[in-house]
Amino acid sequence: MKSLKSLRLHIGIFGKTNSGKSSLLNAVTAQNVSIVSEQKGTTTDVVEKSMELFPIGPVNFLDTAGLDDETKLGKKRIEKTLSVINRCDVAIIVVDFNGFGQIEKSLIEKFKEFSIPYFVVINKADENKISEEKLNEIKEYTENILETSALYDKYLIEKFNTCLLKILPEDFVNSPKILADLVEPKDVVILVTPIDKEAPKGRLILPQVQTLRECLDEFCITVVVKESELKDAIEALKVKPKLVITDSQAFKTVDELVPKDIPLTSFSILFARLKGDLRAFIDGINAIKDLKENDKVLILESCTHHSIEDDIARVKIPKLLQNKLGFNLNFEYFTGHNFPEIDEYKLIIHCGACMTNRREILSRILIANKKGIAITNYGLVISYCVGILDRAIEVFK
Ligand SMILES: Nc1nc2c(ncn2[C@@H]2O[C@H](COP(=O)(O)OP(=O)(O)O)[C@@H](O)[C@H]2O)c(=O)[nH]1
Ligand SMILES: [Mg+2]
Repeated sequence: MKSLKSLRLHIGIFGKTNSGKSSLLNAVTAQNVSIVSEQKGTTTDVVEKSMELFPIGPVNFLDTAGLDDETKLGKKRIEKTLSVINRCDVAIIVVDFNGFGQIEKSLIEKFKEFSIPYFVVINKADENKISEEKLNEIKEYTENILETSALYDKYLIEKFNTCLLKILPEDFVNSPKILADLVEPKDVVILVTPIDKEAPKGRLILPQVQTLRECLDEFCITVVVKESELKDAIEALKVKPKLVITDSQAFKTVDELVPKDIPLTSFSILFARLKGDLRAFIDGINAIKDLKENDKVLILESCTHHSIEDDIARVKIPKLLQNKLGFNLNFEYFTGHNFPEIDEYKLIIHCGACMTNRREILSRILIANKKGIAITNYGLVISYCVGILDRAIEVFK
């Protein structure tokens, strides 16, 4: 599968030698990618590590040798380290409780020159706390500061991702791709759009139109049918469709009509992925089996809106979920952009977020994760309750 974002986010890690850059990378990736040592200048070359950073997406870390006045092999290393600045989309400066010096300040000058967003990690908090004075000096440059211990902070990954999320370039967070990574030019894609009494008069709903538009942009041969013509459409085709996308409502029928060797998913799953993080939401679904009678479930809506979504949140989802589980749950609702107290909930179900950007959803996922509370969204809950989730997510594996 192609990477969803054409660009894999490049994250440069900078700072003095021994500040803990490599330890930080190892902690964030939960692997021993980079050699850690008390010996200054252990990371002589740039160490690269590609990974999926949850829930942000594909990234490439660039762990640098560190900038120091005193290192013997200084000049070459410094050149190499500085050349990383040309390759990174975002940057991280690692310092310890000794705070900022001239090296960090001149790094920031470089970041500014190249418009690279950055945040500062104050490491080794287990050893010593940074003084108020030194902290304030850093705050003159950025408020995005993470005080941590690469060795002992068990929430390091969530905290790190929260800081990173704040500085992610807009086009990385809000990648407009709905399915571009799943198809190639000339692939046949079938869109199944039921026209029932809920369908708007004289047009298709926005997710369907957006998906169609992207199929055209990706040079796909796109067939749009109602479920009643789907069988004939498949038979009329000379080639096997690459993908079938249906409205969740028609999934059961469509599932039976589409041969098992043709990938099938739904518009709502595609949009759950676009507007959130599919893996996080699937984890949320997996937590449903642990729910108990009368557990509190929070339904989060980004905006106050029209009756259709209202109906989904207040009637459809509670009914489906309680039927599936065979007992009642306590549903509560929250609408708005600030995040409510969530500690008492066992599950959070987020709306489709049509009026929200992905950054907001990702930061909510991070908060929920840090508190160990499962989070998922409307589209996935509905797919799960009607028994279609497994097939609908197969294509993303
Ligand atoms: N106490 C403590 N030591 C750390 C921490 N992070 C790194 N170190 C130690 O600092 C030294 C340098 O770490 P390293 O990651 O190699 O630094 P780098 O040169 O910036 O890559 C090693 O001995 C690490 O074990 C931390 O959070 N707390
Ligand atoms: Mg290192």
